[in-house]
Amino acid sequence: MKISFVLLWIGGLKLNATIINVHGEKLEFLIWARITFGLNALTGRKKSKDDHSLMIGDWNPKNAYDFMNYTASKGYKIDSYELGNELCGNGVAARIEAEQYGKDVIVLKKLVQELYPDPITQPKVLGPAGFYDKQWFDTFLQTSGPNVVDGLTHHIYNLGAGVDPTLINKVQDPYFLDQISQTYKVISNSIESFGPWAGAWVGEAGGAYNSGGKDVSHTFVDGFWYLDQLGMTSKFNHKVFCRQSLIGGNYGLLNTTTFIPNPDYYGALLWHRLMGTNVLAASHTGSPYLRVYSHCSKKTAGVSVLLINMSNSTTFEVSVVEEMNLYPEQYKSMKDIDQREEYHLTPKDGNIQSDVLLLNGTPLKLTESFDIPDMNPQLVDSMFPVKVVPDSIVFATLKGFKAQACA
Ligand SMILES: *[C@@H]1O[C@H](CO)[C@@H](O)[C@H](O)[C@H]1NC(C)=O
Ligand SMILES: *[C@@H]1O[C@H](CO)[C@@H](O)[C@H](O)[C@H]1NC(C)=O
Ligand SMILES: *[C@@H]1O[C@H](CO)[C@@H](O)[C@H](O)[C@H]1NC(C)=O
Ligand SMILES: CC(=O)N[C@H]1CO[C@H](CO)[C@@H](O)[C@@H]1O
Repeated sequence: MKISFVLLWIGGLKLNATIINVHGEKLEFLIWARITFGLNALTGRKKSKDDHSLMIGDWNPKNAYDFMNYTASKGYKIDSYELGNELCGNGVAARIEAEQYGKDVIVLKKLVQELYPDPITQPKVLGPAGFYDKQWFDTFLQTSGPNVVDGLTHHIYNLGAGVDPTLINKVQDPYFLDQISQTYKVISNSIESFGPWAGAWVGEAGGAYNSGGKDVSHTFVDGFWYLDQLGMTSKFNHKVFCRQSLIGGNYGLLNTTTFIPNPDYYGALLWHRLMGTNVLAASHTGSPYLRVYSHCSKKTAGVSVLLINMSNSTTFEVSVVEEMNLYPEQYKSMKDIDQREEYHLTPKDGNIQSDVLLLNGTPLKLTESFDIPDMNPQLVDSMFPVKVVPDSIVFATLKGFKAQACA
């Protein structure tokens, strides 16, 4: 057994992570994580004389080249390289014109292709890693051209400032949460028109900015925002959603001091285990405080549904039917198959600002060896509707549900 210390930057926090490698000499920390490196896109540029936030001139890729060459020569598996951070549109501290950025990302793509000639292991190229601006993004895609940008990354902080005392209301307000869907829709349409080779990625999203909200972003109630976002972005054809952050700030998936998973960690894990990549159109006719999403199941036949009840007073009873297949005979035979697997998530003591999540009524706690506990479903007879109590989130897998799109 070999114990090594590695320095990891996670969510802006520097940590001493202990990696124990039981298999031999080589440190294999890249195996359990997908690594994206953000590259400095300001090297070589200078400030414009007329506009001090605008950076002009070509990107100098020398430093990035040396770094990528080193990484490639070590054989490290890198998922992607992203050019710059928050320099698009009006920028945050500085900005670059879309035409210039488009030219620079072509340079990056060429270097990546040269250093990683095998298309199977070739890292993806991402950009521009900033807030969406339709004209800027469209021009960027058109200037960079076919098969250069693999992931069009944009950042989302739709809940506003972390210190906002109304943050807790926003995460439970379906009308508020719906507003951002327009952005996802426009991005998805722009990609279809100007860059069908690229995937839409949320490259960074923490909900509320400036480290998230104290007593909100690391608690149960944040799942109303987070899981809803995963559902919504999937519907608008997004491929990746990067959560700010794994550790750090108020919005860490892991507690900053104890590293114990916060409720959103478990929510993400269930999403990952149950929701497949084929997204179904799901709708219902009830209250807007009930949110529904459905995908083909990830590992089994049938479909998985996510039901989010943001109401603190109403229990919803949900029957799942296929819109295209309402003939009673078929419906009946479909319902006869199997029991349904249900995962009910509620907060400890009914306190939506709790850090402790209950799965089917039992608190999720790390095991004695600090592993993630088993997360077993409750089996329910498919004859009965799914009961979604107030302030709860339910994942359900319906193995016997034969959606044509999942065949
Ligand atoms: C790239 O890396 C290899 C292996 O470390 C090294 O021999 C070579 O000089 C590097 N190329 C450049 C241009 O730095
Ligand atoms: C981390 O856990 C401690 C102890 O349970 C708690 O007081 C604190 O609020 C948590 N912080 C975050 C950011 O999760
Ligand atoms: C339920 O939500 C409403 C509206 O946000 C709020 O006024 C009320 O106090 C809440 N009730 C409980 C029991 O939390
Ligand atoms: C129809 C319904 O369930 N309404 C409730 C939705 O949730 C809000 C906030 O918890 C309540 O105020 C409504 O009464």
